[in-house]
Amino acid sequence: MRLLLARGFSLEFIFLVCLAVASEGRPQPAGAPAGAPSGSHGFKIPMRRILQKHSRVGTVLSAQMSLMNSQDFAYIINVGIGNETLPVILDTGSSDLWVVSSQCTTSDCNDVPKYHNSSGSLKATSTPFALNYLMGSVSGQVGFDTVSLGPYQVFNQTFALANKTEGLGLSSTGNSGILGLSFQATASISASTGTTLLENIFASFDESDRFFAFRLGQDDGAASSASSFTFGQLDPAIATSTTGFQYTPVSKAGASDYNYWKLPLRGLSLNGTAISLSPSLISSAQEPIAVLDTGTTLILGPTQDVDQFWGLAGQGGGARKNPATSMWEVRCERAMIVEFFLGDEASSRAYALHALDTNWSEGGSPDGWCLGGIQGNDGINSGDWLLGDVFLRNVYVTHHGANSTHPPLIGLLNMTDPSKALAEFRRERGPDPLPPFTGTVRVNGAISRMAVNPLPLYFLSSLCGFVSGAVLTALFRARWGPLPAVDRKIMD
Ligand SMILES: *[C@@H]1O[C@H](CO)[C@@H](O)[C@H](O)[C@H]1NC(C)=O
Ligand SMILES: *[C@@H]1O[C@H](CO)[C@@H](O)[C@H](O)[C@H]1NC(C)=O
Ligand SMILES: *[C@@H]1O[C@H](CO)[C@@H](O)[C@H](O)[C@H]1NC(C)=O
Ligand SMILES: *[C@@H]1O[C@H](CO)[C@@H](O)[C@H](O)[C@H]1NC(C)=O
Ligand SMILES: *[C@@H]1O[C@H](CO)[C@@H](O)[C@H](O)[C@H]1NC(C)=O
Ligand SMILES: *[C@@H]1O[C@H](CO)[C@@H](O)[C@H](O)[C@H]1NC(C)=O
Ligand SMILES: *[C@@H]1O[C@H](CO)[C@@H](O)[C@H](O)[C@H]1NC(C)=O
Ligand SMILES: CC(=O)N[C@H]1CO[C@H](CO)[C@@H](O)[C@@H]1O
Repeated sequence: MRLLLARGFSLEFIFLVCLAVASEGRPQPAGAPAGAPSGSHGFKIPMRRILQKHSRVGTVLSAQMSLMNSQDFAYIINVGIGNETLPVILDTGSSDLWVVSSQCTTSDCNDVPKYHNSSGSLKATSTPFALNYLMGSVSGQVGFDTVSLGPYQVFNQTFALANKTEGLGLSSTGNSGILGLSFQATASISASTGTTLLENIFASFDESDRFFAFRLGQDDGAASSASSFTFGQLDPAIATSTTGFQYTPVSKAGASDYNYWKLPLRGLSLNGTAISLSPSLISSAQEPIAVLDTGTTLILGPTQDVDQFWGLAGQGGGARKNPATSMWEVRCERAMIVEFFLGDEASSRAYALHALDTNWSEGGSPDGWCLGGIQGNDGINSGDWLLGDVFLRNVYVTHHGANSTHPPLIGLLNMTDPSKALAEFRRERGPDPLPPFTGTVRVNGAISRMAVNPLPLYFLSSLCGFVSGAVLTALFRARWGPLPAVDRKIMD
């Protein structure tokens, strides 16, 4: 076991626990760490992709059941707390670690593993913890215990014990909580109570190894080889060196400190034609800001831009906006190459989406309509675009914490070859019967995005699952209160 020290932890206790586990030795990371010296303590953690069915979506969308009753997916790993093992969803769009405790008796948390303090090492506090989601809530109190992630143990790690969850449908995914991997500034548990698991692990790493890497695969279940989550090393099955990665400093736009894994979005194209992007609503941002978020399923952007995108993609009847849900639907055989241009001036390059990711047919679409993988939403106040799993499945991403020489960085490696993807799409969906779109792109003047229709947000949250609900709540705070002036620029 590798032993780590959470801030504020007493040395005497460390010594005792070190003695207790010294005989176990240190597990070797799977595979040789790439781009890291030997002796580096990087590791790989098994991650699985779980499909979840949101039955409650159907109750809201009676008329669109066949389309909307689609399956979401979540990426889950096991964490150790005390001597118990609990499955949690990995979420780069939030920063707290929470799990349901044995005191959780609400029906919502039935049938998932609960934390019992069976090792007797839990120290609870009276500090309350509460997070409100669009579709539910979690509450409880803050506690301290030994938390293990892969071969690492962090003693006296702060986390939240949920004694009540509502509306989250934990049993549909089977997860006991969420592990947030965003910045300390975003955490509900304040740094003065205790720093995040991510900060604590990073603090113990060599400066050059302070990163974690994600590859989100399309396969389901534990046997999925395509998904990968590593700390302090690249997964040699995906990339053996940093060649090809583009590194961009994390954007601080609109915030006083780093809050989310966000970076400039410099363009969006459809079959090689640029879609004009609305100016950023984030104060001090020169171009639109995109937030990378494993906890959100779809890609969300300003309604004006997304409408323009589907207006072109759907020429000839290939796309429609469902009036009941305000969500875009696309003919399942509509082929397209969509590219996102991400990064600052020096690092910017194109990342193609697999054509199968721009349409959503999971869960079936008997009438030939798929759900668009890109949807409009105007309520985001931490970024202009939210790039969820639909985007992230097309890249290998490294998330680097700050060190003495660099600010936090995002590394991106393109994994989707657009022409191969198109060929695969055609094999799966058949030829595109509609002609390619024609005409030049209409460039809209900047319009106000302040008027948010509550309907799409609600549908999105039910569709994207509760994790996105968590993120959406954080990113869409504006919906619930007066817009913080500092976060918004008003366009006219
Ligand atoms: C655990 O951390 C908290 C907050 O940092 C601190 O108050 C407490 O004394 C620590 N407990 C131990 C056993 O070190
Ligand atoms: C945890 O440790 C306690 C005390 O040593 C033991 O009774 C219990 O069975 C252990 N639980 C697990 C899940 O290993
Ligand atoms: C955890 O268990 C130990 C041993 O039974 C006990 O001393 C401690 O108070 C428990 N912690 C909480 C918060 O219940
Ligand atoms: C849950 O935790 C909160 C905050 O600590 C506390 O007020 C409440 O009594 C607890 N409820 C149960 C059922 O333990
Ligand atoms: C800081 O991190 C960056 C990015 O991972 C790395 O290139 C650099 O070498 C690190 N600095 C030090 C002093 O290790
Ligand atoms: C990623 O981009 C590079 C440079 O454009 C290209 O050579 C490489 O083939 C791309 N990788 C994939 C998987 O398409
Ligand atoms: C995009 O290009 C492909 C390949 O040429 C074509 O089949 C498809 O219809 C085009 N899609 C649109 C939306 O124009
Ligand atoms: C985002 C998404 O779900 N895309 C789907 C498009 O359709 C194929 C099947 O034809 C699915 O495998 C993709 O997941």
